[in-house]
Amino acid sequence: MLPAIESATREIRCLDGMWRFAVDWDNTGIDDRLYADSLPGNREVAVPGSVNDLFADEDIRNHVGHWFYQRDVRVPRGWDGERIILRFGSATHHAVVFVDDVEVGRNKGGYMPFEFDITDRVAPGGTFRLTVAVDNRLDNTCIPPGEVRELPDGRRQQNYLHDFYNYSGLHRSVLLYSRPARHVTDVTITTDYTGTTGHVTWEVAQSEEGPVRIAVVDKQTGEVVARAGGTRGTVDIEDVTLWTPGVGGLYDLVVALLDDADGPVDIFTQHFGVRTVRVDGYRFLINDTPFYFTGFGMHEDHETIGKAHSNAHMVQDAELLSWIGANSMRTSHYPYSEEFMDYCDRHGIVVIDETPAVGLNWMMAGGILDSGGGETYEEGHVDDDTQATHKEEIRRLVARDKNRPSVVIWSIANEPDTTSPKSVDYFRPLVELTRECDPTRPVGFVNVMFAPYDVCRITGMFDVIMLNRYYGWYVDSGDLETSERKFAEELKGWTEKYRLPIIITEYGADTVAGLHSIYDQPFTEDYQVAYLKMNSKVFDECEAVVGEQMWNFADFQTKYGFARVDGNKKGAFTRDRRPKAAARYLRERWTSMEAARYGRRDHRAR
Ligand code: GCB
Repeated sequence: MLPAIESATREIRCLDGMWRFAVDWDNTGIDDRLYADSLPGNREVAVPGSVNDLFADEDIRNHVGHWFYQRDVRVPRGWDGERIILRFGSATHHAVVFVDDVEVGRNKGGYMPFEFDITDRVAPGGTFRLTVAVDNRLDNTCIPPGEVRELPDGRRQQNYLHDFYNYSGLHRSVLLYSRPARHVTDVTITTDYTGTTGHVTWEVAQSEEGPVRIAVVDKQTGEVVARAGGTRGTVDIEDVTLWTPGVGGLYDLVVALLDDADGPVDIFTQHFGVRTVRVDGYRFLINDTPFYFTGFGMHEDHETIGKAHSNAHMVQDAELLSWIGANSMRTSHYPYSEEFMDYCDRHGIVVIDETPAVGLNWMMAGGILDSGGGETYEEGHVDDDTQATHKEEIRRLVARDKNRPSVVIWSIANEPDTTSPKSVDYFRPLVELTRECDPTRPVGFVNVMFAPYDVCRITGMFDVIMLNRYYGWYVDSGDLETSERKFAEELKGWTEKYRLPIIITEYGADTVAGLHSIYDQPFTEDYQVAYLKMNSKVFDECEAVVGEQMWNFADFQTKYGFARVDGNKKGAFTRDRRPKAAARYLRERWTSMEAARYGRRDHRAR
């Protein structure tokens, strides 16, 4: 899906702010036509924002089902004759949208933008009542999957197999925008270069056939560097500025749909960067230069706003990434906001872009994941319905992010069960689909500790190996000597069997900020540093390791569990972004590491 942009032919009205709010306690609100009038009660909610931490009411926080959002919207007078589109950055996890008394559409999945053409329902200069029923329920038809349990006392409980809190709400901006009847519906840009000449291949789709012209504009200088006509083709850029990790470097592809007299009908601008990504033996090459990933798996997670996007928090997180010497991140465990991805494109932050396929693993019984155990790939757990949604999530993620230079790997799942023979049939079509949607980027998935190289059945289908490993934390807890030996042995096994680049996408230890000990005691800041040092040593000694993304950038909220004290505490930063001792250690390592020089953002000089 294309982003919403402003141009000479497109305008945006942002609908963020305070909305009316009601909890649909019995989940009968749609049948009862709650949307047909002003919502009952006088509660209000912030958009964007998660609902869960806003109200001093535990029943609201724990509600399983619908929340109703509502506001009145005025349509700009000048939009007569234009198509009028209502666009949501995301609604977690599902939404039913009403304009006045009429349902205009539904969306399934919590992390993707969606939009509806409401031209026929509204009048420029007039107002309408916009109501959204947001649903936080997850079942086996969802990605991520979950299960709603009915308790003997009649309460409903949402169970899920992932380690982050099930925040819900309108997490990203809601926009009303206008576009012409004949408009650009899709743009695909792929790039390459020879010597100092960049090659840009474009393809434009439009709602009705007609003449098309494109121009390539250097975003830095504003200069037009190439022009062409037609819905597809390739143009060259002389003296091209490559999109470079740690730096950025963007161009705009300006697409003009023309009428027969050459007048502009629709103007759409898509940014892109000229760069290549390739795997060569153990090496991961960006612009034919070996790239070593430093950084984190992160979460969209902050106090009060939960999983909502906020520009201020985004800038702070990105600045901390730069300060610590991180050149990359993984959007664990779902696609992040378009604003965040745009920022990464502009600033040269390298991204492993992940679908929301987390928790596809019933093998990890009990404990923090609370699955109850059992076979993963069976009816009601991960089945054909789950797979159909998983495919849709891959299609939508690639459609949204395919033009982003920052995205260098598609991660199609986090820690699925890959020990079951059925995992092969589940994943093969997904890998093929991802490659079909985007033949230009390596495809990977993130492997769980219980599926080492001699057990995992699906690694051979992928271009890179991504491993989450917790030696010294979940296994051999507190014993760093044994951990070092076992980890090194395991990496040797992966290296010899697959001869592919390995990125360690998670390694970490829960750490309570301020807790210290002269002994290497788990949960202390001292242990976290010792643990990281042990891991660093193992990475440095393995030639196939091309990256380390520590778990996690910051402490984050999870559901309650006996191993979770107010959330997951593996952050290098606390939830309010104060550095633990680990942050200083990582900074020292990453800002001086020769292997990670390409892509390092010079924090001060920027
Ligand atoms: C993992 C998961 C991540 C958890 C982490 C942990 O392997 O991928 O979502 O938060 O472990 O801290 O247990």
